[in-house]
Amino acid sequence: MTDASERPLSVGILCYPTFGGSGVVAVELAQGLAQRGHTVHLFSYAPPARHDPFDERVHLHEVAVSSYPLFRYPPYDLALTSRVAEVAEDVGLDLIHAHYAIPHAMAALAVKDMLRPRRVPVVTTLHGTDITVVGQDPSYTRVTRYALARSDRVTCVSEYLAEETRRVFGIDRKLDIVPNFVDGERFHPIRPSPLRGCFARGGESVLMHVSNFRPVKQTPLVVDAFAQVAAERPATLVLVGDGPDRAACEARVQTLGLRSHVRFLGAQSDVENLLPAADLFLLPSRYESFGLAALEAMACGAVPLATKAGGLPEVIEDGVTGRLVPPEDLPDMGRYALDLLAEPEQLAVMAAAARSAAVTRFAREPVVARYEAIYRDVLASGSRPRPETAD
Ligand code: GMT
Repeated sequence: MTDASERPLSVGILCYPTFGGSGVVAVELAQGLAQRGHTVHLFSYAPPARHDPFDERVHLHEVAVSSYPLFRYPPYDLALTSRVAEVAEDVGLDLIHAHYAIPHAMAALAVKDMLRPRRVPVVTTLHGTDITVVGQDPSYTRVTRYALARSDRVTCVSEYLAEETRRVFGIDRKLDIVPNFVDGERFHPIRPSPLRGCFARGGESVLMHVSNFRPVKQTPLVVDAFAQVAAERPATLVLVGDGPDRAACEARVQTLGLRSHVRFLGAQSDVENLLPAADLFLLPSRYESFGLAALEAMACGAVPLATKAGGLPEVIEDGVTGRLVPPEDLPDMGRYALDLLAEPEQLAVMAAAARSAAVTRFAREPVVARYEAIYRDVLASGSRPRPETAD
């Protein structure tokens, strides 16, 4: 067998295609690995939001799930497993990297078993809700624990998530912390931002929020904070994304008489063009395992105002690269925003510090290299016994 310490690798990446951080990280990692000369096969049930269909170095395999009268719930997991196994055999995948424990890590582990005696290790990256929500649902606890135990390596996007994983599952296996990253060339300040002129024709302050409007994001609090701001100074709120709480936000905006000051843009794939238009980026989530949206805002020079919870303090340095609001103060988030907007020079210093931290502490290349090092280590350790895994 060829030594895997130098040669280009053939990597299978499994991810969700939705507008969520885990899919974004998986696709951008795929692109970064391809740029380093590796071949990447991406598996998902639809083209992921950030996948570039013209990028010939990342091969997308859309997994189709056929329906059959007997299937009340079409078995996507099995279709995925079958497709990954087929490609792994055809192209000789060296390893599989699953983003999100369920069902991706389980599918990857099944493929690993199917391909024996050839060894195709599985690296699993936990992103947050796969542990904090899904993994705690009794229906999924055991499979999540199994996936964590059997993966050759498990990585977490923050210290917070690693601690949560240990706490929730009572496991003591090694968990690598590999933070998320941002492409500082794609996400950067644009001064003057042409879109700012569209959002704030009269020179108003621009506040922005980007999410999938799931309850964990507490998006209605963004509207409340904005109402506090708009009561004291000219301002525009730009809400990007779509999801369960969007209707509640629209109703709140209507009730508060803010319709002409709030723009609902729906899901957008080019947030790098929108974020530079913002002065502040609001993220009042109940928690975030990391908060990739805040990191992307920072890279664009939009100062994040986020909850002091979960992994957000690992991304935002309170008072230096943004502000962290204690959960009990969230109803008064607008006051924090007003304080920041009242000092434009200090806000500019904070925006510059945010950009600088984003592109140094969370630069893309070192993180992609870190994943590559993990792959090579896992491949090299094939013959060594790994006491923490059951394999
Ligand atoms: O937050 C979401 O709704 C999406 C979710 C996902 O799995 O795609 O995001 C999680 O993973 C991101 C990438 O690692 C993190 O930046 C987010 O903080 C995390 N979301 C939560 O923990 C709520």
